[in-house]
Amino acid sequence: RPRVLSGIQPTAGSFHLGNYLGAVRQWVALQETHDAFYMVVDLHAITVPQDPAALRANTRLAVAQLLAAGLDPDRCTLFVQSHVPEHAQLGWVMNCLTGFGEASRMTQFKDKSSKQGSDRTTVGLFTYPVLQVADILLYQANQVPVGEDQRQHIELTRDLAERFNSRLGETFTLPEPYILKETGKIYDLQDPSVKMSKSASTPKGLVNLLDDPKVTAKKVRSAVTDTDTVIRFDPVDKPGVSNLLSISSTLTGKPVAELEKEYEGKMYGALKTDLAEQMVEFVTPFRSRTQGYLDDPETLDSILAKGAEKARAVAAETLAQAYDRIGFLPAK
Ligand code: AQP
Repeated sequence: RPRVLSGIQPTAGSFHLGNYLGAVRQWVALQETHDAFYMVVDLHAITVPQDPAALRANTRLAVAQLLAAGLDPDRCTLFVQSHVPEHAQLGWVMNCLTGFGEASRMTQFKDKSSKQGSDRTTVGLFTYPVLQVADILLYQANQVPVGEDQRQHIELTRDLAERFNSRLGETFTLPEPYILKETGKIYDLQDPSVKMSKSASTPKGLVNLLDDPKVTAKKVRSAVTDTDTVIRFDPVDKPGVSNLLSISSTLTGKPVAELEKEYEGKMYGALKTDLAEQMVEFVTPFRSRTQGYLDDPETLDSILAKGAEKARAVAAETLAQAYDRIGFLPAK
């Protein structure tokens, strides 16, 4: 079976609709066909300040949401990044292989650091993509299911894997991004020119899966569209309507073309009302399943302990091979 690896940050509490449609939904599907490794990336979370108690609670909450979304610990390896020390270890190796200019070209870092200001931007945020490289290479992943915003980081991963392999001998698998065209980028409901994001979206533009379903329905009904009236998929001229069509298509399983036909001659309100209902139908059981997992911390812990053990077995083998190629003296 080909292998997939991906991760999600435990920072925001609730996952948002972009996280789910862009990434987590694919994780659930891929566990059926791939050897799948999925993790909650707490090392990445501390690139910005975290309250310790909140970080701990949010890490559990992230695991509960992944299970609620459909990850099955019998079908995939689910773990917390800091439970596998090889991530930080290979991360250092990859830092030493990355050019400063190369890291400086990462657009996500440029965006985030320009918003934070240089005094509040950590070196960890700067090298975050390099740690992500290590995350992926440790598992020799063939594919990485992520949203469009991560494409550049997968390219960096391929570059560094190639560099290591050509300098020191064939060691790492070169991964491919696994990004779906329809849902690779879900847009802010209030500003469909930017991606939905926990740090940049306004509260009204961001759909949190754990919000009260009534709040979610209201956000969908007040989504920004355009002054035209035709319901047509056209991301350039009608980004708001197109975003709603993409979301609805994924939630209902109906192709966008079929939805366009269904809404022929109808007003935007009809699409929004239907989508609000589809969202409520989706988030209501998601919320209660998440709560169910949170209420059973022993089960969560045992899932994570097994996951870490399985992940470490793979990660330790890759790291040992990399250390050997580098020329580190073996510890006796
Ligand atoms: N709007 C989105 N559309 C599609 N995919 C998205 N992802 C995030 N936003 C969208 C994908 O979700 C996965 C987990 O991402 P993360 O843990 O990096 O989450 P994040 O970066 O914290 O999410 P945000 O909202 O994008 O955070 P900020 O605002 O801090 O940058 C990834 O696969 C990501 O591509």
